[in-house]
Amino acid sequence: MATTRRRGSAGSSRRRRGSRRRRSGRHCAVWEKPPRGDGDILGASEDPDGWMLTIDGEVESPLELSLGELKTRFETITRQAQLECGGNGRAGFNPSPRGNQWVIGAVGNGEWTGCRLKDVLEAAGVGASAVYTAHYGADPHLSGDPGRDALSRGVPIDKALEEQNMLVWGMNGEPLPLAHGGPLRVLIPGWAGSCSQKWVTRIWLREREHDGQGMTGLSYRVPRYPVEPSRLPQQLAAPHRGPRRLSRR
Ligand SMILES: Nc1nc2c(c(=O)[nH]1)N[C@H]1C(S)=C(S)[C@@H](COP(=O)(O)O)O[C@H]1N2
Ligand SMILES: [Mo]
Repeated sequence: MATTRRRGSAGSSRRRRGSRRRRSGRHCAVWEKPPRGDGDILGASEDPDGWMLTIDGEVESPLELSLGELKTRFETITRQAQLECGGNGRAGFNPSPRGNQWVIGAVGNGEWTGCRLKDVLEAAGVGASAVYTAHYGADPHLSGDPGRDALSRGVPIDKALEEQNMLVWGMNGEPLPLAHGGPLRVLIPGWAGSCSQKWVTRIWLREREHDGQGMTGLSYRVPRYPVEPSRLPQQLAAPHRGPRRLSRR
């Protein structure tokens, strides 16, 4: 329980599959060491409390909060939660899917410290027109190409407002490490790890389902019934809602 570090991780498969990795990209930012200089994620190490988060879109009053303000304005809580990449175990698939070839190591348990996401969204005033969240982080696309959008996922608004979701600045009793999204990340326990935006800078409330990177096409969708590998027509796929179904919409 002491760590969220992965076993059977990217390092060895990366060496084995050098060229393949470039073609497929990695959808899980899980690094022993971030792939770019720490300084590239602006402000991450020098002034963590000055890290800024914007809450905007379908809200009554947009907020610009520093991490320092988050720590003082909202109740601080500490919770244990598991975080699992949606691609955990994908190395076992045949044919092989895109992405980091995880075996069974893309899951971990951490003790997270931060505040409730709900408290912060409610401080901005969730508009009646808000349907979905859209999460943005400070990282560039994994390819490093500034012309491509980095991962940006979101969750339905009623999911976002559940009590257990957090804005996290601490892990296992220490400041949230850069590799895990420090100084500030989202945590949506129970849903695919990709919903838990690292280095979060903006949460945009939208009046429609978010269509950011990783939200469209077949990404994070599961077949409604068993189908032959590689033969998944779009209409057979439903959004993956996590272990429980949404009840209120
Ligand atoms: N900004 C940002 N947040 C991100 C990602 C990313 O690429 N960029 N990857 C997501 C995915 S796919 C996963 S599985 C988790 C992994 O979190 P961890 O590195 O703390 O284990 O972070 C999520 N948050
Ligand atoms: Mo992931």
